[in-house]
Amino acid sequence: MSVQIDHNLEEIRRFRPSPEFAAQAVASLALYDAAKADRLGFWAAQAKELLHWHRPFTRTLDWTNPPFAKWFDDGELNVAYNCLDRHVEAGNGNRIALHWEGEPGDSRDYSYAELTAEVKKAANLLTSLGVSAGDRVAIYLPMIPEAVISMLAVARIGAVHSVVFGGFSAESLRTRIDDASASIVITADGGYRKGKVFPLKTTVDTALADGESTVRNVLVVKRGGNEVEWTEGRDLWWRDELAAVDAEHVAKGFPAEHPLFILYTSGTTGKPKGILHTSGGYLTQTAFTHKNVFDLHPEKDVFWCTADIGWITGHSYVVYGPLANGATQVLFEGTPDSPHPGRWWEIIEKYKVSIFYTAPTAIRSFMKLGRQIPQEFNLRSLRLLGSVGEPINPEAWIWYRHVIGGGSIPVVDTWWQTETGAIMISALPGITDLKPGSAQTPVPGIEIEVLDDNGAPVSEGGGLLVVSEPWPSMLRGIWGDPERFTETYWEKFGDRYFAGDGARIDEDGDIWLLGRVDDVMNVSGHRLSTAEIESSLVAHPLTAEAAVVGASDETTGQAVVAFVILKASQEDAVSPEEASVLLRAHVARQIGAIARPREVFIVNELPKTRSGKIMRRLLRDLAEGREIGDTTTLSDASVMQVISDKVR
Ligand code: 6R9
Repeated sequence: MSVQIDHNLEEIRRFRPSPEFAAQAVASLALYDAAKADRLGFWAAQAKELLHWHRPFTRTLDWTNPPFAKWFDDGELNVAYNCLDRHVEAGNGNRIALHWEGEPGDSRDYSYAELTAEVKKAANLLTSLGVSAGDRVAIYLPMIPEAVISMLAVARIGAVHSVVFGGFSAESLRTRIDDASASIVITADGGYRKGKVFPLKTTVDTALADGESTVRNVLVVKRGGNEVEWTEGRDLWWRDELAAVDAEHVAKGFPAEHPLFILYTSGTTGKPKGILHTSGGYLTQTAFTHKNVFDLHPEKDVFWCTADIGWITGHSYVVYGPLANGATQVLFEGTPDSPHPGRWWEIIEKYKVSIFYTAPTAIRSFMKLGRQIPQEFNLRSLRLLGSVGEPINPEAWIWYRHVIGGGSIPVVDTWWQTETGAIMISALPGITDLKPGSAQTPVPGIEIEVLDDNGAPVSEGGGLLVVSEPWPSMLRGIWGDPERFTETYWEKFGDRYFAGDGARIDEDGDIWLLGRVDDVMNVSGHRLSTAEIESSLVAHPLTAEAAVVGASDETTGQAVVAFVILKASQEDAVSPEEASVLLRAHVARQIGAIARPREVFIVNELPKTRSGKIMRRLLRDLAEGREIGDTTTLSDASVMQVISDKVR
């Protein structure tokens, strides 16, 4: 097992909740007691308390055919109704659902009543375009209100969305459209990024250019104002179409296990996995965790999760959790540092954000810039901070609490995955004594174990993180590939879920995450697979062979570092420097800018075992500037010397 992220094992600081915070805390110790006494009864009670059921369920969990779970499966609900109409019907129609802030500084507020009205029209529009329950709709949008509106409109009619991050390339988009056989794509002309408009519609055109696709229509939101080409009959302007449809739409109930969305994520092989989530269980756990982990008081809090809706964090904690709970939140189109490095803090000040949820990579890049930037803004509205995406090192945790949080407010480190759908491990603010660097405790109703390779519990030292009982928001499968689902997550430990993360449990029972144990990298909290980037590199005409590793990086957690052997025929055509530039650009174009290698080293050989496996461990040592580890299993031990002479 390779544990890539060093933790400060000496970390011993503890932070007690303040009495003031504890006195008003939403969560309570009673939640743990209730879940312990009757786990299924606990989740059934949460599902009833937090959601509106069109038809009440009588069965909580069906686990007769593991790993295929069914939660609340004889019940019916409408996910969008739960996120919208019921808040309006309860008299909260005027509450702000979204404070949207565009990158150029334009802004728009949507009340729950307004958001509901928009989603009703969009639902009618999709229906008029022939979308019915179960059909797939691809969404390729910037962080604009229409992104949230589209997702909810799809959900409202029982269709299935597949949101593709706006930074992904035409090729990545096409693969995802094809895999899910999407019939509609919702996009924008362009979006804003660092003061410029980046095209989205053009990328969709490129994606759909080659060969027949399943896409009938492309709906285009006007945002960037950039010029677009138009395919008559296929392309439609979002606003014109919406103006022509009925404003009323009655949400009907769908079975709890009706599919809600597919979201693609990287696995150990090259092909991204379409993670499938369904309705009732997913919404129960996202609402439960959003309420209790973030101590939500919906009538007064302003919540801001900085994740893009293209990632699971955006699905669960920008769209479904907060809206199911009737929260007021900020939705931001831009980046943290444009047009100035205090942009996020300015937004917190402007909207009086009280709960803030972001990733360690962002915190570390702010640390580098220094505390004087956030100190120019009034951040006193903040009362709770959250972290997600990768382990947060204690130094970053302390900086976050002090410089952003003013020194006394809780910081919750939340561990979960695309596959788990919602938060699984986190402190509960006001209840738990906080430990910087540790994600700490499974949330009530979740069972976590740390096991060795043979499935025996590990009491000290590191092991593999396993979820030992099914949970409401668990993935229900990999789209179109039930075998891969079983193989990836369930083969190793029987009917316990193997997460792919290393972890250790300390003497208090707190969990410390140690990073991935497979060939998945974590760059700025985003998952990338070594295999996917290697196959992109090998697809370039210059490349003979390629190996990719995730090397630790001060800001992004890990960075992509590639080692490439050029084809003999190409060696004289380009210099190594030119090849490296070309290949970095090639990966960015093929997969997306986030996958662009930090470095591409042109080498003559790669370290291989006698059975021909590339020893990435040694390449990682090299990329991280460490002493090269044990090379005795190499077929040719001198190879590493040759490579390291090239690199250093
Ligand atoms: C929500 C999300 C999942 C992987 C996961 C783990 C890492 C996420 C973490 C964390 C340590 C945390 N991860 N949160 N590691 N502490 N608080 O990030 O989903 O994009 O699927 O990534 O991210 O390695 O396995 P996803």
